[in-house]
Amino acid sequence: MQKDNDAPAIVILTGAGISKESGLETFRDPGGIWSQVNLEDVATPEAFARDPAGVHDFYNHRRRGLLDPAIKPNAAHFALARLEREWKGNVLLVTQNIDDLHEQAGSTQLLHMHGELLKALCVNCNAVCDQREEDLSVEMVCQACGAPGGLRPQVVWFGEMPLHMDDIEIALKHCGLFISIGTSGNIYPAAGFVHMADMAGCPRKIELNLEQSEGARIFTETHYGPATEIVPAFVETLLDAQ
Ligand code: BJW
Repeated sequence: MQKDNDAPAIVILTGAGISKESGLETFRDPGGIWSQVNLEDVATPEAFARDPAGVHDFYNHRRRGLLDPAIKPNAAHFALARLEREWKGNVLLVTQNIDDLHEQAGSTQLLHMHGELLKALCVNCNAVCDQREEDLSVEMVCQACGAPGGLRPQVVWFGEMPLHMDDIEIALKHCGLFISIGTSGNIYPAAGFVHMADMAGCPRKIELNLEQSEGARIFTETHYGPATEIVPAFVETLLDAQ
């Protein structure tokens, strides 16, 4: 659909909380992923250099979990896809999540700033390939360059540069509405996006979350509750008012 450049552009940031009601765990909630494993053992380049098989095990387990047919997009994912289709202006969805539930729900203007679990990255040739069918292993051969031993999950670990930062910063500078959904606001640079939007003059900054995030004070409007309830309701109100 042709978009109206006079309508406010929307940037949406999502985090693990939006996928919680689809059956995927968050990181920092009680019982979340970082209470089960030590992040220094699985989510840093140093951990992968030290113990590649152990890091592969962690992500192979999560990849199999994501591919379980019971894991499906929920009402919040579908509401954001509807917002992209029906909002008169541009909508950019920036997700910290490595799952593919936004795509499955129909979102197309989507950037995965922390990478994608269903992809592998070859450190030898930088090719990014689909990784759905098989577990990753230390011995596996890259389909692009044929070299063994260079494949890793295409995810952004601590200390690594998140993806698409140039595009995200441009969108934040020009948005008229910033919406943060299901993120605790602990991890930078994503946690700083609301400040970037604010500094660029974005008048409306909205938090939709189960509870107040770290940076809640800077939002101009907040709604707290489960994403499957508050996101569809908010999208409905936004579309009715345009
Ligand atoms: C619901 C709900 C429901 C629940 N409905 N809501 C000081 C020292 C050392 C490092 C740093 C430092 N200061 C900053 C840094 C950098 C570091 C960082 O931020 N560290 C912090 C610990 C301080 N960041 C980095 O290293 C990043 N890279 C970087 O900064 O590069 C340099 C750079 C410089 C300048 C510009 C740009 C770059 C990389 C960070 C990579 C993060 N990677 C992970 C793992 C990805 C792969 C994987 O999944 O395994 O990404 S960590 C993990 O946290 C994952 C998530 O995407 C990310 C954010 O978590 P999220 O989504 O917020 O989840 P939770 O669990 O924290 O929160 C869930 C929320 O949902 C809660 O609020 C709930 O209430 C809510 N919720 N159920 C609605 N039903």
